[in-house]
Amino acid sequence: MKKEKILIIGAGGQIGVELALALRSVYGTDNVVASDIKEAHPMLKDAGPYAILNAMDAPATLELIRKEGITQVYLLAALLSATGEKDPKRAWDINMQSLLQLLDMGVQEKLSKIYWPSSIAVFGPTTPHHNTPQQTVIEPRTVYGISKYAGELWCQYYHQRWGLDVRSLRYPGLISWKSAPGGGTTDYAVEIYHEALKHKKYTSFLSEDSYLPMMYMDDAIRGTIELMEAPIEQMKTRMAYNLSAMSFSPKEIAAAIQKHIPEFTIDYAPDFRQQIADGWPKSIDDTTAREHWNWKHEFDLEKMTAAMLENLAKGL
Ligand code: AKB
Repeated sequence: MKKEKILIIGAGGQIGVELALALRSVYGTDNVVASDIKEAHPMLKDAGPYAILNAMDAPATLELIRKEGITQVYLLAALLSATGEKDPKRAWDINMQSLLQLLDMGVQEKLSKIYWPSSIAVFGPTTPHHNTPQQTVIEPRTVYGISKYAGELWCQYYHQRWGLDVRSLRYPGLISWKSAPGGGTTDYAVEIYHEALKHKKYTSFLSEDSYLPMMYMDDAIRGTIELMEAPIEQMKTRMAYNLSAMSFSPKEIAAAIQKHIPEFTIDYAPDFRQQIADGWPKSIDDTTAREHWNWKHEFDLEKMTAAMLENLAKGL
């Protein structure tokens, strides 16, 4: 087992649950403290160290870091794109304050590493939409995207100014069966599997040809841990890395589901999230991550659909 003591802030969310389970298998259960503002997710309940923690509460975070002898922190608490648009100031406060205070604690407490997720939401309508490069025009139009881009710049600044080892990925839409997404524009691609199994039909809040970059959670978790374990010399950018696996539209994911559930039908009722999706890339060029630290995805749409339907069906 590796000698690190890890704190996950926001462990009850879509990424946090699976990341906690994966990190515990690498570093040992007792070496990964999961925390969230709410009670433990069923998969984390009585399954290892757990603390109730508000990501905005700096004194409580510092106390926990000291009490547990934490060496690395994964900060996952955030308001995502769709929820953020409903209360932009709150989204900005939560997403920024939690990061800035942790960066300060990272310097003060000499944390060995911090992980903070970014997103394809940093890109906006003026960015090239196809094979969006690592470095390009970045003019986000959602408060979530603005906070992620500002956060990337802060992470880069703390590295350059104080040598803090902060690492970050620009996640595409993430698709998982263990934990539910919350408040994102890409959430339709998770809901559709649940509805296909339960009701054999789904109404998409994005139009049929809305292509977006997506990734199966297994790839995202493996990529995150590989990034964090990569030797420091390989971290040649301190902005977040583009990360890519697949791109599809609601029509295409429906067709992939119909191969398993032929009677499944989809219709479309685009809402305010359509405008957010229209401003984001349709596909991502992640050559930099592939070259710097050997990132490689494993799941495409077919393989992910088989895994999602098989695993969700077990819970019905
Ligand atoms: C969202 O849709 O807001 C997130 C994201 C792409 O960061 N899933």
